Amino acid sequence: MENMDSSGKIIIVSNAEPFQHIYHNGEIVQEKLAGGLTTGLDPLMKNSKNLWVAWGRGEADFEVTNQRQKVVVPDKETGYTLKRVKLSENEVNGFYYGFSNSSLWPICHSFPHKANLDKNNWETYKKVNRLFVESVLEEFNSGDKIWVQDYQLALVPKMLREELPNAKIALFWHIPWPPWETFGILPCKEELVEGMLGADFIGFHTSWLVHNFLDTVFQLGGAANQSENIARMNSERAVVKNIPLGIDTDFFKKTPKQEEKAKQLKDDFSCSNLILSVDRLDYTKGIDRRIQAISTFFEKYPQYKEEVSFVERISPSRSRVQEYKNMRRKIEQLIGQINGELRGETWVPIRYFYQHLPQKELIPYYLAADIGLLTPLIDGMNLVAKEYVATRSKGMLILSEFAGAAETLTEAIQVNPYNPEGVADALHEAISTPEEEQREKFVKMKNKLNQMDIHWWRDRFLDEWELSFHSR
Ligand code: GDG
Repeated sequence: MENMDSSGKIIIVSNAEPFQHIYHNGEIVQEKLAGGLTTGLDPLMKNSKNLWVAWGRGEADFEVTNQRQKVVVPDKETGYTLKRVKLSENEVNGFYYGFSNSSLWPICHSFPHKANLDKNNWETYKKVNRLFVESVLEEFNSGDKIWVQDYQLALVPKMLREELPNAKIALFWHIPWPPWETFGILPCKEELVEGMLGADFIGFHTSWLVHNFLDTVFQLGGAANQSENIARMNSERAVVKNIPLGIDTDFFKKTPKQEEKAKQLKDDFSCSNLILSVDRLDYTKGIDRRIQAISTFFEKYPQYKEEVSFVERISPSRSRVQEYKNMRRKIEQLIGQINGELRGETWVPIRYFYQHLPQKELIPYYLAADIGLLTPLIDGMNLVAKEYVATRSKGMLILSEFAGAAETLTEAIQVNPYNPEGVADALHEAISTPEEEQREKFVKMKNKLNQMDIHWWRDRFLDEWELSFHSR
């Protein structure tokens, strides 16, 4: 990762760490962690003097760190330094499971009725944000830039600004920003937004999220200039822009081995059309509604029975939370019901996997799938949609109009994920699309993915950040 100038390093600060250390057969092993944010940023850190500060949640994480909680990952040759923040169980409950995932996550994804507004969680969130700040301050040298990531660390920019008035501080927000009447429900709304505005520059994935954020600042009594993308509140001021996160398209170039595995998958699933969905288990991903849409599809278009199969790959997430356990049960019941009612001697309508796969191993699934079906109810971006397109030269992408990726991938068939009839019709349309048209759409989408890839995103972010600092 390049620095903005030769004088300093970049310090990335995020809740999730890119690598964890765990015990395996009595030995300590390093494991790469997947997730939108870490898979996006990790390639940018390779071979650099930059530093990544994150919560160390692996059981052996602090066995391998030095006295300042630092370790080089993934290895000495290609590595960079990861500095881990240690959290107690109480802190994890109040900060991570509590305020971040039970308050901010539902509010930002426009599920206000799911939000827990417990004041204690907010207090712990503030305390833990402070711990991240202290960890950064231990490593900060004049000239360094600090790039904070995501909703778990909203207060870090202002806390840092108070200590380092002249530092360059930026924030990228990976999840949606809701309309004011939803965000306004949070009792700590003003403190949270002011915390973010300690940054010189704030990035979101799409233009509509920038619009929502600037409107929030205005509603809170601040000044928001939608045409100049500037937000001010009390003494804070930030430039706010949309810079959609891209992917490492080279990583998704297929190999002969992956193609072979894809062929084998297609044979195993014995169907003429394979339709793939890949999601982290979360209510925002619209998994249960999608499964209902699959049932509608077979009712409305019975000619596809025995011909079309769906592969649902769900990766476990927040599995300690009761709501996520219930969601899993509901999804499995629905799939069981549909398979029980429709399956033939060898044909199975829905192939279901509840397991995490290393990112490389998703590629054969992308290659095997004639159609990618990504229908989150709302999503900051949805990298899986981009990855599906990047691996292939033809196929069809059916994408929720409420995923950030829809702003870029306009050639996808865009659907309302709440409308099962619409999703069923989109599936019929996708299956019926001639190959030539599929290829044309893929050329256009792949051009955009190559042009706006992960390297573009980093450079664009750093350039805009630099400009925002000069205009202060
Ligand atoms: C959040 C926002 C935003 C690897 N194995 C599996 C798996 N992976 C990788 C995928 C992809 C990433 O994880 C998942 O990224 P998404 O963007 O689809 O979703 P979130 O995890 O919800 O990410 C999202 C993102 O941050 C980045 O800003 O796009 O809106 O919610 O790279 O290759 N993913 C799954 N199963 C695996 O086995 N689902």
